[in-house]
Amino acid sequence: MTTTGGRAGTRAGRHAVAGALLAATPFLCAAAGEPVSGDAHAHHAHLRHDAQAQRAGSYTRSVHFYRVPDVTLVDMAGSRVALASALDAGTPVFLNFIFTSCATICPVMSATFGQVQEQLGPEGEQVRMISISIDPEHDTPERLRAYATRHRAGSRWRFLTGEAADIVAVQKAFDAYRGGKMGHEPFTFLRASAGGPWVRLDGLGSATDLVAEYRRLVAR
Ligand SMILES: [Cu+2]
Repeated sequence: MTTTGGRAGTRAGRHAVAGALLAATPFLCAAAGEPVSGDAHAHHAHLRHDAQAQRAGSYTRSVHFYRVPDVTLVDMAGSRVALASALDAGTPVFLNFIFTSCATICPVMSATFGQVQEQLGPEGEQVRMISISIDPEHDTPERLRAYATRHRAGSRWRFLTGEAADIVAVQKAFDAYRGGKMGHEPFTFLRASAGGPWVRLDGLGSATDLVAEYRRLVAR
């Protein structure tokens, strides 16, 4: 139980990892420090080089420059939002892709964003979070509002939807398009400021992991 079965970034493993993470979470503290064993051994050599990844057991970190497409999306109020300006508002930003009817990884990612808000507390006043629906046909602004309420999203956390083609273009720009919502994978993106690189987390990091990644990013 020390790890959750390796890289969550692999397609075959994504739902298994989501389930394993949920099941394993209460035991992570108790299991910490125990030797890695069982089917996790194949990834042991990789994970032990990165204390962050090993502790989480569930994500890998990389850094990228992405060209954000010039698209206008729609927020929870139904207002049009130029994505580039929403991302470039001059403060640190978290970004992920979700859809409201998902029963696998999106509820986990949204719960994590909610916990990140809480863990950051006053420090989070300068942090924005953006969740873009990858199911725009179903995720109307009204549904996004209900979803935001369900996840106790604060004023700094926006949910966006839009035209299907634009949503695909955005996912492709972040190398996050996997052919449709049923093939989606858990990704979280963080950026310290406009024009800077994006930190990409492939997999399901915990809120504590995301906060640590955020602090590492803004401490530079
Ligand atoms: Cu999902």
